[in-house]
Amino acid sequence: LLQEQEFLEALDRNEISVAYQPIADLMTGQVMCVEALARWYHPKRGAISPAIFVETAERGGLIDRLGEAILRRACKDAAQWPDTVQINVNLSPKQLISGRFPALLARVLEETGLPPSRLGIEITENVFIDFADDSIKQLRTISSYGVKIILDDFGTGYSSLSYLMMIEVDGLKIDASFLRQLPDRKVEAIIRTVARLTADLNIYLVAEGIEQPEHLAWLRENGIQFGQGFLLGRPRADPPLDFIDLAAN
Ligand code: G
Ligand code: G
Ligand code: MN
Ligand code: NA
Repeated sequence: LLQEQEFLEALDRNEISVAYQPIADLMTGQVMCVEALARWYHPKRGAISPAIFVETAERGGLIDRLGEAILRRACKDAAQWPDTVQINVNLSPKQLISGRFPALLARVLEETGLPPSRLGIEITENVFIDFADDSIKQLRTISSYGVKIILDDFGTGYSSLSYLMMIEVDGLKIDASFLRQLPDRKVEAIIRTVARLTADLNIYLVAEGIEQPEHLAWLRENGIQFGQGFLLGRPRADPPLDFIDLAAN
């Protein structure tokens, strides 16, 4: 079990870094966005997954500090990139619910000079299970800055569609678990239906977890515009910022 103290020391020693994974147009290969993913390289234990240390940070009341470090790093880096590339940062429900995130966001945007329209905040549907009213209020404030809201892991959590009417959502990321089940008649129907929903709502759809060339081909044949996954690019410190060669697949 990770100790909160150990995590605090890691923050102080700058052992927490950020890796970037491209999200690309599946027709042209153009990189439209990169997702910022927190990384911890522990000097003795090696790589520790954010799935573990985000929870440690939350338990130890350090989620604001972790969130701030990642947000600042990501916005600073993205401010140096071509303005065709957006940056998405993950936000845990606890961070949103704390109520302190909008002020932190405003401060980091000002300090880094990143135009708000180039930043997206990825949240999972589960933020709407508890404290729904608070979450909606915070998300509306974030939207009012011009920052984009993206629903992550769509279709696996609390998939009430009603919040699509309550907040301005800019994009959906359909969870990797769907793609992984291809080929399958039901899964194909679900992905096509979500694609139709996003097109009619005039928001974008990202297919997550593209690993197989057959899955990429299916997505392209079915007109799914954007995708992310190890086949297109793994998270790394220096991601591609122009085009990914999809013909290579
Ligand atoms: O990058 P990886 O697949 O190891 O991430 C595992 C989980 O940790 C994913 O659910 C991802 O969304 C989450 N995660 C990665 N970086 C961050 C971050 O900066 N903040 C939060 N809250 N979660 C993150
Ligand atoms: O929960 P979220 O969707 O933010 O999770 C992002 C995590 O998924 C990242 O930590 C990233 O490392 C991981 N990931 C991204 N693409 C792929 C992929 O193609 N396959 C697998 N197994 N994991 C992926
Ligand atoms: Mn995410
Ligand atoms: Na994701």
